[in-house]
Amino acid sequence: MDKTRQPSVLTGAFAGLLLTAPVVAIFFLADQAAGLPFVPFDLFDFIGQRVLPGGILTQGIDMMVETIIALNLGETSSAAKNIEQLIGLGLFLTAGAVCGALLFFAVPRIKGPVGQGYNPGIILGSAAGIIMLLISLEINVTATADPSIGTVWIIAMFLAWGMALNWVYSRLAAAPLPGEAPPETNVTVIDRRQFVIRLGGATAALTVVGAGLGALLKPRLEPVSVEVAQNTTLTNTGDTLVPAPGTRPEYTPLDQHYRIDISARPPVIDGTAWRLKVEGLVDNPTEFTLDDLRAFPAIDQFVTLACISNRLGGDLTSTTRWTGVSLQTIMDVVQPKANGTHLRITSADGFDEVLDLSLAQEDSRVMLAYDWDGEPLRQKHGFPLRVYIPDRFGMKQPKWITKIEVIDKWEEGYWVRRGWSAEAIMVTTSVIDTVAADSLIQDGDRYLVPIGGIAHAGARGIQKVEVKVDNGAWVEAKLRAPLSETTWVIWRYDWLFAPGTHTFAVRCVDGDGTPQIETVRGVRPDGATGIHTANKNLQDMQA
Ligand SMILES: Nc1nc2c(c(=O)[nH]1)N[C@H]1C(S)=C(S)[C@@H](COP(=O)(O)O)O[C@H]1N2
Ligand SMILES: [Mo]
Repeated sequence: MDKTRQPSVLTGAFAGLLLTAPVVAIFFLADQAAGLPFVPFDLFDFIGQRVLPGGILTQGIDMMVETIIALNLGETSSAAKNIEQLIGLGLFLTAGAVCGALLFFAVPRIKGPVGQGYNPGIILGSAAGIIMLLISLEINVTATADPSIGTVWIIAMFLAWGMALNWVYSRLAAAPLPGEAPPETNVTVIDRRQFVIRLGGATAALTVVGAGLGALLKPRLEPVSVEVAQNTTLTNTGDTLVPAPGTRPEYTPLDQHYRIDISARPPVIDGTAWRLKVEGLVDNPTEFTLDDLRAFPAIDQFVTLACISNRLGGDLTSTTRWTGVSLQTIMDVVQPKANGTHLRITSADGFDEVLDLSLAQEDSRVMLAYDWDGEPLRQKHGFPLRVYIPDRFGMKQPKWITKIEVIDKWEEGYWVRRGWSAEAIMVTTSVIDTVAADSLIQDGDRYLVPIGGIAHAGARGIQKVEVKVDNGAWVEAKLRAPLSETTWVIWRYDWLFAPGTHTFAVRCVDGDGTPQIETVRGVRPDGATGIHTANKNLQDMQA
């Protein structure tokens, strides 16, 4: 055959892209309608969790967070999740384009066995299908459909995709070039350009319909979160210190709680079928249902959680009320053997962490939490069960836990293996949330500017917060009583107004009397340190 008649590799990439888009849409529809695996995110999660080295992953996340801050894309953790999902889709479409290019490259060069049966699209489709199936079986945590149905589904989808690609190739190879006289025949023949336009139209329509139907079904699986009235009475309502206007809420509304986890979408767990296995070096290995855990005496704690990758002054920290059962209680049931030293905690998404057994036995605050703000944990925050360990960053506190094993040595957990802190002790930090220039307070003939924010030092408490304006002296701020000994503290300082541009700085001392580290240090590996500052231009009162 004449070589110039062969559709080019570039055309192949384009055809791959066109045909992969409806595949994404149909996978999405099946995921929403029937709980089948959404393989585009599986590919993304696989690369992030199994392929990329921790350092590169962290740099990627860092770049993403910088972009979010620079472009002002809103609350960091939800913006990051959206960007991750977009990257996941982009990656899958790119892979589709590469496959298309490969097929169009290979077909004219590889001679198949003589006869009718040879279809390179079937070879490509089954190869892609098998690879994606293995990846999905390994990594997917959101599918609820039976895995055997998922298997047939994935293979069938990729086979259809490969055959469609092959069909497009043969149509293009056979179609007359634009302007070329069609072969003499009485069927209407369309040229290549017309064919590509029709193909584009058909795939676009399929994509829009699939994605649209999927989006309509969405609320069924992920209930739209209604802002429920908070179910919690705060413990410090007697405190008369009013936070400076613009200070973040002392108690974070659930919808605003930051959220960080390793997968493009959080695991879907059926609470009635779920069990917590506690086993390993114990005398009495036990499987607990959610009801079993709820039947134990409940403990209730106000907790400020923070991510170790929260930057100085960042928004990856929130406060709510956690309810659950003390891990002590569970250890009393299972009876660790004398040689047990650590607990390995495993999660449904493949996350894991290791905790000193002695900590779980000595500190009754270490708990398995099933409620937040008096409601069952939301799916993205770890339904049905997560761990709380005071004084540690979020990376030590697995969500969606399924198993606790008593073991006889320390091991690295998920993020520790990727270069993050082994202990992840919460860093002492203080933040300026507001310099409330539009809420001046008149005091005789003077004006005061309310300045405020938070200070937090894990479970160590906050003894003192100080504010400095420009090159002035450090002056002590007022503290509100915290919600608990492990939550952040709201501070406030009313500063004597002076017009002009000023730099405000804050620092604190923890409950043990240790001042916060003033040296600037980035988030990796131990959490960010440094003095948080804010610049503000204050107009002259007379103006
Ligand atoms: N199973 C599981 N648990 C996890 C994570 C995860 O990715 N998977 N992320 C951890 C990290 S890094 C943080 S900061 C906290 C965040 O909890 P949140 O999303 O409920 O705020 O969860 C921790 N527990
Ligand atoms: Mo985190």
